[in-house]
Amino acid sequence: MSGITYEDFLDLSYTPTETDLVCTFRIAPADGMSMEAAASRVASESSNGTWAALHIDDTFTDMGATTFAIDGDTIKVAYPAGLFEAGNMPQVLSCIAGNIMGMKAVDTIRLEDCEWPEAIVSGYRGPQFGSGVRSEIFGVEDRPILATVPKPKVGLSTAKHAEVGYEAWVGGVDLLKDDENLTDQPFNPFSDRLTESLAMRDKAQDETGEVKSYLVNVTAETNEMLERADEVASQGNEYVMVDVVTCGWAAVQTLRERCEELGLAIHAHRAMHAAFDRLPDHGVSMRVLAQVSRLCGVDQLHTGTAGLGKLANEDTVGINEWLRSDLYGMTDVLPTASGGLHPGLVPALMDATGTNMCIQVGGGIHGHPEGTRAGAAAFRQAVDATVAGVPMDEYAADHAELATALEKWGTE
Ligand code: CAP
Ligand code: MG
Repeated sequence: MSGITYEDFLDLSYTPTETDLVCTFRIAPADGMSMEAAASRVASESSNGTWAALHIDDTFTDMGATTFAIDGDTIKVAYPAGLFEAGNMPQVLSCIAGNIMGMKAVDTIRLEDCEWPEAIVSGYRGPQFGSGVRSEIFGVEDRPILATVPKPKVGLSTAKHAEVGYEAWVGGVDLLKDDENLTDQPFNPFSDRLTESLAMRDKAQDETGEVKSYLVNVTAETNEMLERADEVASQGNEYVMVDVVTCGWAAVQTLRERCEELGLAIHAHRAMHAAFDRLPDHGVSMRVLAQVSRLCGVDQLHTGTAGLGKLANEDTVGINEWLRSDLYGMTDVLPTASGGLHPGLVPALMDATGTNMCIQVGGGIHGHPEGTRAGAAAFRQAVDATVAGVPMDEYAADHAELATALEKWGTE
């Protein structure tokens, strides 16, 4: 008989193998608990251990994780790849971000980062298009693609929504985007909105000679969501939008599979992410949520505004770098900056994030004193000026819409 005790899960001399999943946690041990004791409990409870030492024979496969490094409040845990079912993201998260989040052995615990081995990555589809959407859909090489959400977020009629979309497309944005809480409500039903918006899209394309598209929100119960994706493809749109955290990773994986058949790109909104990542000492970092999103296969993902705008951000630049980094040949993800942006913030934003981006501006377009079309034009002018390396005020001298936006919101 051999025992499985907490001590079995701590080995500071262990070197991870190339198939191990390595997770970095920051933990605060509970009162009276040493760092070592808490760290071994993290590895235990998230792999094959429990609170009691076991007395069993050795006829089981050892799926134990190992805490192999402790540095201040930071610990590293190596998980054997065999612990994880191939391609099952909920199962992975039930291990590495599951019971341990509520363990009494720690006052707080935050999953900061994962180093994903090829053995696990290869089980996931990853993105279909990634940042390739810029050139493949829009034929754009040198600038970010630009999106807008009509405001108010909800309550516009279908006709008004489509009209706002038309004004924004003609003004200069590439993408109309639904807001996260707009799905299929009676004031603006999904099917009608899709049809009417795409009719306006076609008109805007004809008038501008540019490709335009629609990030239409299909978020719903999974089967319903798949039906909506089918409808989107049958109407000739290029994208669906999904709220990945609220609808869940299993649903995202299912949608990704359907989108492969349909040839649709996936725009990922992340409402509720802050419930996991906002507290600096507890939860799951946005960096890890972004990694999970890439494995599950979204093409575009909201990652914040590098500290600009209206919302709290976690390391936008570092997350974007990870989304663009090599991952055993898996397609990258196009980061999307959104939240309280306006034309005057574009130079600082692009300085931080570069051009391989999607930028979304809602209030900063529709709040323009001359309306949506002028607001979209101001946004596009701000981007064009930045790409050309021309200072905002200089460009604004002969671009009236930008001048008005700068007058209203400034450059901060
Ligand atoms: C932006 C937005 C997005 C947020 C989400 C909103 O609108 O549509 O939902 O950007 O945050 O409703 O706030 P504005 P994040 O452009 O009017 O701010 O991108 O950080 O996930
Ligand atoms: Mg929104």
